[in-house]
Amino acid sequence: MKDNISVLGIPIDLGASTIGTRLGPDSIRLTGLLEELLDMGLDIYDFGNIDIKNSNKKIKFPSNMTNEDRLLPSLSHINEEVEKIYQRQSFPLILGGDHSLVLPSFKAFLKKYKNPGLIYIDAHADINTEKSSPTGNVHGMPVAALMGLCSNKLNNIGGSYKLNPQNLVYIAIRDIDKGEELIIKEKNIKYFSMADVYKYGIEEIVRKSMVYLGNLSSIYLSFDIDSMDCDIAPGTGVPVRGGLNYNQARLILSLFGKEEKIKGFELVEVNPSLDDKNKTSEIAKELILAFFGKSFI
Ligand code: B3U
Ligand code: MN
Ligand code: MN
Repeated sequence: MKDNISVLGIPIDLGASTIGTRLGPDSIRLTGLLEELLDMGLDIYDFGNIDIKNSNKKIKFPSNMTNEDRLLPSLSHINEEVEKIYQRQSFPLILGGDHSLVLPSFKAFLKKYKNPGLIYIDAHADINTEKSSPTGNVHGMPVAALMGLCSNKLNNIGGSYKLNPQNLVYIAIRDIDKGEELIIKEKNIKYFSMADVYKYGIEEIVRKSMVYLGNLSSIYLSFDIDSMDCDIAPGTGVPVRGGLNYNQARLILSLFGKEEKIKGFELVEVNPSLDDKNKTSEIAKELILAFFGKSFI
């Protein structure tokens, strides 16, 4: 299925602390990603970018959801558009956009595949609720909303389908808020820290993740570019040191890309306005090519 790809750009930054991830999908396209995928002999259908009404202001709401007024309808709209690409028998590739988009994108996946898994590669856990969030930024809340832990107006975007906490694996998390830590412990959520990455190595982390999710037949891969070390991939809104290096990120994606059970992939949080000569988008392109089977040698 990974030789027939449906590409969708989701240029949203309403959920992030800094504006600019709305430029992510186009800056990744500008690197020639789709042409290179075609050169690899893959079939590509480009659905273009979703039309999102972003805002240059960050407006606080009593709900502690920044930009709630525009964000909630945008997330519902994203869910409808992602559902359209699932009607095509193909492999979905989503280019973000801030990580609030995983709420509607994974809801579409939950609707299509009952009881799917989620592999979440990120510096952050994105499992704050409106109550626990220190920032009010919704890109720090989508995982909690997918489990039904936020308010219903967020939880029910894209329907009431829920992610089972036991079907989630975090990789590379290293910047966690207090409330998030409590939820991770209470729900006994599986994670591999950067210390684990160095202890076991990338191959073993991939193997352990697939074994952990072994009884599931469909898995979604959500990759936040800030899982990488911010000195390597600086074009992102909440950069964190001590992340994956270029070779580790490429290897992890090439290995997950070979897994048949992985049936959807998104790469999010590229913010070219914070970048150094579009370097982060170039890295994003190489990571996506690795996922779809580009050889390293
Ligand atoms: N945990 C913080 C920071 C954060 C989460 N996701 C990103 N940043 N990208 C928060 O805002 O919830
Ligand atoms: Mn994230
Ligand atoms: Mn992150």
